[in-house]
Amino acid sequence: MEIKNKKALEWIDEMVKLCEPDKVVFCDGSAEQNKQFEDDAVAEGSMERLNPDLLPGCLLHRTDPNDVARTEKLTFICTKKKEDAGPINNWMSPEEAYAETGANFKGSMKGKTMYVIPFIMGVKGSDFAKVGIELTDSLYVVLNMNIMTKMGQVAVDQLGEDGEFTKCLHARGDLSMEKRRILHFPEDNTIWSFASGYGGNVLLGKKCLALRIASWMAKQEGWMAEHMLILGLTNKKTGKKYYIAGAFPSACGKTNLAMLIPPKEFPDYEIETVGDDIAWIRIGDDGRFWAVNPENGFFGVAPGTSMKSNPNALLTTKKNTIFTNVVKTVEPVEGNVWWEGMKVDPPTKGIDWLGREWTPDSEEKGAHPNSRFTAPACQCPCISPNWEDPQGVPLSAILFGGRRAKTAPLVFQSFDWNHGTFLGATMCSETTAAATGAVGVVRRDPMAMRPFCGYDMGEYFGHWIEMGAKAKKAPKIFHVNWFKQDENGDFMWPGYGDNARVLDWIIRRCEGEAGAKETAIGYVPNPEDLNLNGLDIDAKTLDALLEVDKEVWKAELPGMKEFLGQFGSTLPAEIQAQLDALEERLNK
Ligand code: SAT
Ligand code: MN
Repeated sequence: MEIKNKKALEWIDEMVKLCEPDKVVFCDGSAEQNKQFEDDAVAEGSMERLNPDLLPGCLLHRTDPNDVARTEKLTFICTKKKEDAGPINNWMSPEEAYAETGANFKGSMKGKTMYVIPFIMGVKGSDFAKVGIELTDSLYVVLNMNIMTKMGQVAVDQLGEDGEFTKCLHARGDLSMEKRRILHFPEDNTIWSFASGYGGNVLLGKKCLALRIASWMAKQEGWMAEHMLILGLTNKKTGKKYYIAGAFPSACGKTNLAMLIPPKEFPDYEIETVGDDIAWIRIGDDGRFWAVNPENGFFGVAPGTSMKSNPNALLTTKKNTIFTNVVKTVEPVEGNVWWEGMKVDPPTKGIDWLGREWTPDSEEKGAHPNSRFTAPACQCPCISPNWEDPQGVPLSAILFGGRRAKTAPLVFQSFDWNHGTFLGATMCSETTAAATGAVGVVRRDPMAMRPFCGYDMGEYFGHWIEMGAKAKKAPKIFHVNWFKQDENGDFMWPGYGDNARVLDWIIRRCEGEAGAKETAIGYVPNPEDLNLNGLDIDAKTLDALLEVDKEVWKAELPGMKEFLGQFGSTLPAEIQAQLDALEERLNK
């Protein structure tokens, strides 16, 4: 493999001088070379092979105990002007960031190998595609990037002699929190990640490029980079196909929704998966929104994934998959994987995510709550035949959702695009194990992009408003909440496959076929508007699920005002108008 891009070669040279590796290896993406990387990773002890009869081609990795999730506090947007990063991103000046972390990169690869990973986010030849080159000293990164991106020769071909690319530099360093930095320089199309070995911090094509840097590019270039799953639904009676994108915070069930199997009592739809985490969206010549999934694999949360909750995800991971921080079984079978919520008998003896002997009697969990699988998307039994279409797929609807124990009903529709943008902008969710920090705290997470927006979120809301105005047939926007709880803290809605019933209402709303009642917050289905065939749910629970309590929503207003108030002059007037209109409707 030969890189002919002069800028790329110069930059690699410069970074080699900075990091001083003993050796530089170019990753060509070939099966032979990847096999060699696996063997090397096993030999150095960073990976273990799993039982080849049960999980062919699968590997296990354990991260450092202090390095198990994204570290938002140590993630920075480094723009020349602080205002460009906005009030809710961490900001550092590029000079300071380059100087401080540059000193840490200096000589950090002495005695080690630097791997050069050219990669494409998106499909080769597509207008949507973006090229990156990641330099790393971690074989874990190499092997994961090989699953999550199109890596090697194809990317070099796409890059050509003078193509643009995102410069991504990563070193494990000492893995200390003191030195850990995830730095984004959107003005330089550059990402630096130091002192972590965990997924979202180090697979730089994913959150760093495909969301933070891409959202910045998208704003300049007139498209959107969103933290969204994309699914397709075929109505089996009419044969019509629809696509829906959905923004939910990390570990709120995007992968489960993207791969959902409708219950057998409600067989009206067939679901296919286009993507489970990221959507790049453009307006097509026909005025619709067209979305692609720029990733090549799934980096999914393992705990809770079972043949009951998400058989398609579990089946995707049966070969060529990397498992991170799960339990490795020892007895009665050696070399299988297990995690909490897998709904199969735990091993009588296993090794936990910390590398300690584990049995079902152990007090602590065997798998880390944010343990993950990295699996090729093409192995998913319900992968969409259009998942690699260079044009993307046309969206009928966009969903926003989070974990909300109270307040938000099961589903409601926005009055129009700007109101939908407002729903996204004021979205709330309880925090999860996908990022370090307390779990279960309600926070505002606009469009599920709070940790991933590469610029001022006020401007980002403005970009949404503009995109809606530009599109002749923008998708309809809905808000969903699968997580509403009763007085006893039990979930009221069964979720999983039964979410197809909500998607059905959404599709019928898009077609102008389903009923709804107009409320202060939007259009909410009447119980009879939902298809609940064969679902055992009592009227009282259903009413509670669909209830809009004005007093409860009024109590939300101060939090919304405070949150949106932070953006000052960049908050679009349209969003302020939506807030005022909501207040007025609630006080009517
Ligand atoms: O660790 S990742 O950021 O890649 C996964 C997630 O939190 O969504
Ligand atoms: Mn995510």
